[in-house]
Amino acid sequence: MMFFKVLFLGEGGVGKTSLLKRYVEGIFTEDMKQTVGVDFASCEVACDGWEATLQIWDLAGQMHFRDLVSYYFAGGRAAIAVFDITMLTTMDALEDWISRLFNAEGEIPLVVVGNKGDLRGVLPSAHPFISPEVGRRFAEKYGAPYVEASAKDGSGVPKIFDHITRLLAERYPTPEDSPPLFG
Ligand code: G3D
Ligand code: MG
Repeated sequence: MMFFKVLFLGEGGVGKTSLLKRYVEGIFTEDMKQTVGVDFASCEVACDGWEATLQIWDLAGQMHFRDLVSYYFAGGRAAIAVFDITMLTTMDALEDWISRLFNAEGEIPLVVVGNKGDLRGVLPSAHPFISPEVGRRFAEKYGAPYVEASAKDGSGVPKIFDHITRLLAERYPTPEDSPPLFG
């Protein structure tokens, strides 16, 4: 069985922990506590007969000390880069996260996620939302697929992990192509 470390990236508050919980537990907790340090969850994925275990890492938004970030990034084989579609600053900040990741680990497969899609119907329409078109163009800069999602209503969440699985299956088709766990 192949094993891959997958990283969540993005500013505090964009919904990384909620997306992870929604995916692995199928739940959404309104009062989820902010992650302290690093958490992870493991899951089995499959795609056209290809199977792997993903170990998905989630970090605290305030974790920005250089040494901790390089520990967090080390051996990451794919990343889920998340912004909040209701907050433009979270998309700008993601640029920084991605370039630090690519500097440390090379251009690993990436999926860009615009989270909180459910708020389109809730906040006033005058609110400066990040449109799917702008999200897609942002993701294209990295050759990455873009998914608008909601940890709250669950929309788009399976798609994020389908993309991650497919990208890993393309890069590591057989166990012989499987990378060492770390390094
Ligand atoms: P983080 O792990 O990226 O820091 P969290 O983000 O998962 O802790 O989520 C931060 C806040 O955003 C939480 O609210 C959470 O409930 C909310 N949230 C996460 N995903 C969604 C979503 O898809 N839609 C909506 N409407 N809210 C979401 P609180 O109030 O606990 O700070
Ligand atoms: Mg968190």
